[in-house]
Amino acid sequence: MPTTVYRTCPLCEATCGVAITTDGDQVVSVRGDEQDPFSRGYICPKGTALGDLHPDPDRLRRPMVREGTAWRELAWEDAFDLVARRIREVRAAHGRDAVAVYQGNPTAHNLGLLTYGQLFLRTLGTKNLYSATSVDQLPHMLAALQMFGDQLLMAVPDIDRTDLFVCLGANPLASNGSIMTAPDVKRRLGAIQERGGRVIVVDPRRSETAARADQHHFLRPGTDAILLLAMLHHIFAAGLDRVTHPATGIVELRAAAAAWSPERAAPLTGIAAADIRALATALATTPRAVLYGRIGLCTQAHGGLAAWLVYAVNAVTGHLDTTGGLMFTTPAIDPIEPLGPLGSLAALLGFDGGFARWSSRVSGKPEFGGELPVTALAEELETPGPGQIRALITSAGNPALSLPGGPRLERAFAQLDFMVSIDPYLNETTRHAHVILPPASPLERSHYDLALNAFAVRNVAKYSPATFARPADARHDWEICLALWTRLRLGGAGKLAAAALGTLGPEAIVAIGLRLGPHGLRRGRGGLSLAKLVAQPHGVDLGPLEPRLPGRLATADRRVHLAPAVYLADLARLDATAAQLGTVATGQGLVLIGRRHLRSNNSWMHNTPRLVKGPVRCTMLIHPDDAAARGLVDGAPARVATARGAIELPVEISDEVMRGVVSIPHGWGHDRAGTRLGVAAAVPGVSVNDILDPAAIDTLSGTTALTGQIVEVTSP
Ligand SMILES: Nc1nc2c(c(=O)[nH]1)N[C@H]1C(S)=C(S)[C@@H](COP(=O)(O)OP(=O)(O)OC[C@H]3O[C@@H](n4cnc5c(=O)[nH]c(N)nc54)[C@H](O)[C@@H]3O)O[C@H]1N2
Ligand SMILES: Nc1nc2c(c(=O)[nH]1)N[C@H]1C(S)=C(S)[C@@H](COP(=O)(O)OP(=O)(O)OC[C@H]3O[C@@H](n4cnc5c(=O)[nH]c(N)nc54)[C@H](O)[C@@H]3O)O[C@H]1N2
Ligand code: SF4
Ligand SMILES: [Mo]
Repeated sequence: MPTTVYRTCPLCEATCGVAITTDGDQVVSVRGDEQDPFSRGYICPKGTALGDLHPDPDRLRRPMVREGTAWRELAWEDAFDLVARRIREVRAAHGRDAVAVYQGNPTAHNLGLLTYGQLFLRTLGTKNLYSATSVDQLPHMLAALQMFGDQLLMAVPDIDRTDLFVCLGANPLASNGSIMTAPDVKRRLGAIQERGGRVIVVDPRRSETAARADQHHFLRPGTDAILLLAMLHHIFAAGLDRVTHPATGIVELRAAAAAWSPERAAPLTGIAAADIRALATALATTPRAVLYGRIGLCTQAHGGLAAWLVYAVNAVTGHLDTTGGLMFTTPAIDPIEPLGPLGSLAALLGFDGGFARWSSRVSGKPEFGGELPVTALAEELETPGPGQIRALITSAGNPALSLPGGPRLERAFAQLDFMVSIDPYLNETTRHAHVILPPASPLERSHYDLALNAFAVRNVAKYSPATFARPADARHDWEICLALWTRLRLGGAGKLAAAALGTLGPEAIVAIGLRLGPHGLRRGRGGLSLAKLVAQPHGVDLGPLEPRLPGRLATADRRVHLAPAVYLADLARLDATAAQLGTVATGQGLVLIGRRHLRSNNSWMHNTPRLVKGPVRCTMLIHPDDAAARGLVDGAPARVATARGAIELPVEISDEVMRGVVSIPHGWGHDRAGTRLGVAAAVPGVSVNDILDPAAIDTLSGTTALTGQIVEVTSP
């Protein structure tokens, strides 16, 4: 008998409600849940493919140990014992910092990894803690820390109530939104236009989002900070500034912007001075307006400055913490509000806010939130001496494809004394592991979105029990992490403690978090609890975002810091870039940017026939003039080279990218030997990170500059 259950899709930040119909142990279909109050029936192709991950024959079900190039299955307890022993040995011989950790993106979508996973991985006491954060949202977190006092206080656009949405470096129509949990974002953007508002996109490519916008400006990659300073320049010069919250640094911000007239910015950014003024004026004079910036704006050489300026422009135009502007959420489980005497959930799990309190051993890169930037990983693996990495734990990450300099990292992985990967696939990264510990499938685990509810455009809450019971011989991510944590912490007593703690599970944390959270006990009898959520399978809507300032601020003086010193000190570097940009002769090289596609999910969902069918997606987009100048033919291969090597991939000629810019997606390159990815290996594509320079970083924040690197493009 087919039955239908209602769950949250854990594959991206949109948190769509899905209706999963099963028959016995088979998935019959995955559709959008029309009754989910937040996503209202929307689902993307990846959501449909959720049902394909579960039966995927390549998905590992049992621990695997590698002997040379051969893999053998191992019993769970033996695998845990082996991993704990090897980690202990490396620590005993070389110290705690010799064991490194890399956590990847699916961590954010996994209740078990966000709770027990953090407990295990963040409390190993190693300085060599890495994650995808430093190829992603780190600049936003740094700005939240510097300006609002806590790295998790990233403000989100109140997209459902705004009349002007200015979008820099994001393509929500492909990505489904990021640090803006907004399922069915296409409809939400369309609704802005339907109520007479406007959507303006600033992007080096006429992206899917730009194509539906009211206005699109091509911007030279990497110049967002210059554009934003010029907008501020005009806002102050025209007397349009309106700071509505207690703030410090207005004078310094004005002084910083004074050097960046729209006339100076125009030739650098490629946007006319009149257009910069018009954009700034529109933002400042539209009562309900918001400026939103995301990954294209922050993973670049000046991403730190740009992320700061996004918040600053909103604050200076009266759009911070106001309806239709950039707002703070009131999540049902609040990661940063103290849970009584326990402290905050984030702190309990080892999240440690701070910046540049120490730096990396080899090249002195700054720590952020207890982590080092991934651009330090290769050198920390390769450089001998005390503190050199000798063992690596990867969890839900695929650095071989997702980090610039992937091949160099892979060479270093192959030299490790020990490597263990908590991952369901034998892929480009995990093929180097000595042991792989595969978690149960996403349909076998429960879900509450601890992370993304805190960045949602409405306050919502939903609990999803597991769709299928996990088989007796499978383990959840959290069970794997708990087993290792207790063995490493408690030695012989560890197995008993793991068994005892194992009866609680992440549900206990959700239950406590909900009761002590802002919608729980303090709302009286009607307050939220886990039992209430269980009884509401489609989720509950807790209302629109509410003004939270100044109470929500975590700065010591309870003010918004508009001009933190770290940013002012970095402005000289922007001057230097501007001087250089002025002198680059056109035709020397092309500027590389990335691209996401609705049917991809970084590097790991290409093993699903449903998602990889159709036209080849790993292509290079190039402007017709640039293609003609190089004799490139649509559909034929191009050779794209840097000092680190070359890749060849099909050309797609289109004026949707600006002149001088090429766009290549990441997450491909599935033809490495020794993986077990039958479907992906047949449509491998190439990995753009093979040729990107890991040394290209935003030196302020340590974030990798994925966008804006120069490549040579030729006909092979
Ligand atoms: N050139 C370029 N590079 C980029 C980017 C770019 O735009 N351009 N984007 C960057 C960004 S934003 C990010 S977030 C990173 C992503 O970088 P990563 O997080 O390193 O890579 P993913 O491709 O997300 O790989 C996820 C891994 O987790 C495994 N996995 C999936 N689900 C689970 C689970 O439930 N539990 C466990 N334990 N494992 C699981 C998958 O098998 C896969 O191995 O890539 C970055 N790299
Ligand atoms: N389908 C799908 N969805 C995803 C993912 C995926 O791989 N596939 N990945 C998920 C992850 S990990 C993340 S972090 C989010 C990211 O979500 P988004 O931030 O929306 O990411 P993108 O879709 O890559 O959009 C980035 C845009 O920035 C533009 N850009 C590049 N360089 C510059 C620049 O210098 N300045 C400006 N202004 N724009 C620039 C690019 O052309 C692109 O249109 O998406 C998530 N959602
Ligand atoms: S948009 Fe994201 S959350 Fe929604 S169905 Fe697609 S992958 Fe899942
Ligand atoms: Mo990301």
